[in-house]
Amino acid sequence: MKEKLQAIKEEAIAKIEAAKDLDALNEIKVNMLGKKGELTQVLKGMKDVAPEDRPKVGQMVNDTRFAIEEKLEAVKKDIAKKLREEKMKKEVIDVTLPGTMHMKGHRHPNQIALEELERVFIGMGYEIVEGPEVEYDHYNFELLNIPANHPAKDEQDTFYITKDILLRTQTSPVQARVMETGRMPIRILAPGRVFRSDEVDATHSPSFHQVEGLVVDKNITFADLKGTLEQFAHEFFGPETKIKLRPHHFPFTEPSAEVDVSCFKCGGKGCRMCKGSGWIEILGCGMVHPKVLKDCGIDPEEYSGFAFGIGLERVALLKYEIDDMRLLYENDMRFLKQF
Ligand code: 2NM
Repeated sequence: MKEKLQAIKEEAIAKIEAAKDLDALNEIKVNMLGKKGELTQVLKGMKDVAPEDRPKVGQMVNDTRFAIEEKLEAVKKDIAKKLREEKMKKEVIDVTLPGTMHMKGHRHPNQIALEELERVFIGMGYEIVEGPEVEYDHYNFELLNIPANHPAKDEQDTFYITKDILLRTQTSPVQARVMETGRMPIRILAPGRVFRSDEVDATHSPSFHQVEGLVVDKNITFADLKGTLEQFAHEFFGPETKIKLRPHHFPFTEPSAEVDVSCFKCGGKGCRMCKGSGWIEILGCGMVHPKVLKDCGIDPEEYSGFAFGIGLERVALLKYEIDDMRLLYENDMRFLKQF
């Protein structure tokens, strides 16, 4: 019996020392000490041992069990320590490695063009103002001398929410709201999203952006308008840029004009950009109609003003030589990264 226990002990210790991981140790434990383990089998054989020898044999079995358990515990600790050391080694941070680059965002071409426009007009003393995108018919049309029967009010062109509430078709209602406060003088730039029921194509979208300017004070003349637009053209398109005004009609201004700038690509000789004409249409403008001033609570005998409206997408497309407006709305990083 003694030899048998000694053999079990030696076998167990040899196996334990050879064990490579915690799973192997556990397997040895089950095989040696478990319900069907070798040591348990020996205990089951106690019935064949003479009663007077049983305490002694029992003691020997327990000693063997204890020795194996002790060895198991010691090797388990060793393996755990080794595993921990390996883990620490793997997790070491090399602070001398170069960092991983994060992808940077880019300003949208619309945003770049807007900030450039704002810079120019802030330089001339304008204040930036914003207003609601959901407007009353009253501010969007009525106060701007666009009467009930005007074609612009057609449901084909305007998104109505109710009979009196709509998505603004221009940012002039923001300016009507400022005029209505009666605080004089006025020198404001109103940029923002506007909505028109248009089909999407290379130059149209049902939602785009306008930047509208308004100046109201005593003795404001058409010459002030021209000087302002010339300054804008020089700063925005370059100092060599010329402007040309063509008579036009808007309900909210009288007189009204459309403004062309000399082609900043070819300098006016004629190219693909200006379709051979040497000129590029850039904005609409005029002297604020006396009826608009009056309806907004400003005395047209005392005050006069000029206004202009610029399509933001249009100038962004021109400035960055983009030939399709849809590119501005697709948010394709390969496109946006270029600006
Ligand atoms: C344009 C063209 C001409 C305009 C008029 C006004 C207001 F509110 F003063 F009446 N704001 N903007 C205006 C004038 C806008 O866009 C092409």
